Amino acid sequence: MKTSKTAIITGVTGQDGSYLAELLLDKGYKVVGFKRRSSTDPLERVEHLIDNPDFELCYGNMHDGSSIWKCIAEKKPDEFYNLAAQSHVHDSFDAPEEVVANIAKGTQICLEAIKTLKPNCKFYQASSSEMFGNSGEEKQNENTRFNPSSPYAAAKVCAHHLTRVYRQVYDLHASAGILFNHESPRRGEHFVTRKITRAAAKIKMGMQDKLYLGNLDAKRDWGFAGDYVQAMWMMLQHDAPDEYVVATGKAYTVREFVHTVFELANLDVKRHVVVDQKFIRPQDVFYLCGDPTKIKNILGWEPKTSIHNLAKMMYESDLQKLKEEN
Ligand code: F7E
Repeated sequence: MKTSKTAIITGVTGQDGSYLAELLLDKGYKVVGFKRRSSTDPLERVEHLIDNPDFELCYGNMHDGSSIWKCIAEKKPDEFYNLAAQSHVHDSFDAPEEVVANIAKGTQICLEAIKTLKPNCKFYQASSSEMFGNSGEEKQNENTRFNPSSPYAAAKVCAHHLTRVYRQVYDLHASAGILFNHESPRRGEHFVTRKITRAAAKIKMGMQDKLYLGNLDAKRDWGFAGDYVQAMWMMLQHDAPDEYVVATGKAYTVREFVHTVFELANLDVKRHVVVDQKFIRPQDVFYLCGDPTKIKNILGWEPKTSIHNLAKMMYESDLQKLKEEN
């Protein structure tokens, strides 16, 4: 059934923002994308939505409270999805102040504005598995202790706790999804999965010879972003606000992901892949694997895409794009 609800999405031009906007438009929502005005921040991922009469952009900045307050006052949203973030963990070591302002302060501004202007608006916070850091636990769940090991992760812990405070103290319907890594053909090119699928496609096309990577032994629980935005929406449809781990429950090394993609491309890993110290982080999270039992039991959410199908989808999309460009 179609809805007449309005949703604001911060970070709408990112991978998750674009998939979520599509999902909500499909359900009949009016979608307002909160976006900073910038000549370098591309609209590429939402270009196909710009002419949709139910989609609009509201310009502002996560550091600028007045622009967030104005957007909420004007649009009176029923749901608010806070996805905006500088999401590169490695880069956050070089620009920690920016990350804290964007993620921690930005979240606090959104929550305070909602509490004051539209307290019945449901709020979703994009929390991250990076908050667990090197936990030492075989699988991380909602009770695992946070142990952030980057400015990005520390800022996400702060935003996560703020969401909890506004839920518990002010009774806001404020939920948080602790999302493990989620990828797609729309993933930024500097994240490791996309870097690998794009390089494999370029090598296949004779446009590149070497792929330089950092820690090949890091293990991640990789899912498909299209599946994960469903989980975000389901959290806000549930009566009680809460916190949920969103993950597949299976972890693979970066090396295994490289092998899967290179096998699909029929390429020799030894010939093309080189470790470069430049891509090794000041402190890495070596192992993340989520336990999605709670979200399965309470909301009935389950991931639908295997790692093999995800790698195939991303590699084939990169190959196709290169063929179209050349
Ligand atoms: O790194 C290793 C790297 O940058 C994954 C973000 O969406 O997910 C993402 O954070 C692993 C790390 O993602 C390269 O050291 C090896 O161990 O793809 P990534 P991430 O840091 O896990 C979480 C859930 C978020 O919330 C974040 O916003 O791969 N790795 N070699 C490399 N990583 C990169 N980027 N580049 C390499 O060359």
